[in-house]
Amino acid sequence: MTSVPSWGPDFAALEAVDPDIARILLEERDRLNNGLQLIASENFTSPAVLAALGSTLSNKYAEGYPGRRYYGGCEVVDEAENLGIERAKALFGADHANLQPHSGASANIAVYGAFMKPGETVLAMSLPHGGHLTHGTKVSFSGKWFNAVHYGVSPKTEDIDYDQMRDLAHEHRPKMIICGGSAIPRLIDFAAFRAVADEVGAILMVDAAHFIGLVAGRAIPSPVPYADVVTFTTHKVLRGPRGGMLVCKAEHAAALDKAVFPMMQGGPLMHAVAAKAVALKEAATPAYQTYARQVVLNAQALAEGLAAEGMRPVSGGTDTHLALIDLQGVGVTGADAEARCDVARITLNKNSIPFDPQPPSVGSGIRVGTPAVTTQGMTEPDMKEIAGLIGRAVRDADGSAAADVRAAVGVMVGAHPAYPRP
Ligand code: DSN
Repeated sequence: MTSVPSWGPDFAALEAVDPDIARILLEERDRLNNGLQLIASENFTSPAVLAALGSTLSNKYAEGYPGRRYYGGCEVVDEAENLGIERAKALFGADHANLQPHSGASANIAVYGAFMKPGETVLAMSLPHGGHLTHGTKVSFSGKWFNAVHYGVSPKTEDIDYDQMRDLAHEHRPKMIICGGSAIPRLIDFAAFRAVADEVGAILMVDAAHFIGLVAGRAIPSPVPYADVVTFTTHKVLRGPRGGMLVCKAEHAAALDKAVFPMMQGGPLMHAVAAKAVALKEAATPAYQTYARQVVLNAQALAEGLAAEGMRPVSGGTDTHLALIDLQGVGVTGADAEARCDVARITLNKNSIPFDPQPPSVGSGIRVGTPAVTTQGMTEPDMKEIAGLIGRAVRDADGSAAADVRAAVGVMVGAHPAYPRP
């Protein structure tokens, strides 16, 4: 098939029915094309993934699993889900895969549902030290319904304090230990977590949302051999559709499948499941592995460049796709830095740093990530240039440099468009 089928994505039809939303779609495409996207959890999906997302598979109710559905007419979508499951198992060397979680949070909810009863104890990384909302914070179901105990980073190394984690595990005997999070620049020692989980008889869950795309590309070590279950999102480094997924050991497959459906979710989003299958196929290619390695090289170059601008990378650098940058040395808050970069069309987010004196709504740092700019084809020299532009934008209290920085950003992204222009 060489042309867009009449029943498929049809922008002219959208423009005719809803010019307001059509305009918004174009404006968002232009925003992506005209700026630098450095949010560590974002990326640019491929046209193939977008085509699956915009397909008639969105119409189908398919509660259940392939061959075991509660609706007729599932024989076609069954094929898509089976392909995705097999691709996930092969890519990650996993016994079992479930592609139905609507998001990373949904995948995590399912894991709690499979292994824990309300009131039981979970041990996880604290959010201000790099963890995640669903890892037992008070505002989330995980902190409201479970007894959460948190480890953090060592003040000396700013890397995970493995001694503290082990001590807390022995003191509190958690039902489940979680590692992973949203702002961890360093590799995680999965073997150390496995050893502690075995010592106290806990389930080990790895929340690999941020770095699973690097694992898929063989750029960093895999948690799969160590974890009982690995949850992740599919839209970060992995570059698939917005959504969640999990892989697990065979002995937990039935419990986790039941926890995803019917315990926590109803009908799966079959267009998203198909798009996840597409992303998994793309991630199994040599070209994807080259991209994954470049994501890390770019993050390291960006962290070094920012350090040269007087902005300190927490833990001294990064092994992954993201760097957490302490701005206290330049006397600018994370919130101000985010706002100043926004004006310059550099999109990044304020972030708490470990032991942060500021509240989370302000933060003393920023988090920067390189998946999107790497997908655009940028390399280390570009990262040095971006670091210089961030340095100028962050220090630009009166806005006098914004136009110049915006112009320089425009030249960079003009050479590396995120999406083809009309
Ligand atoms: N909100 C995601 C992130 O930006 O890291 C995590 O859920």
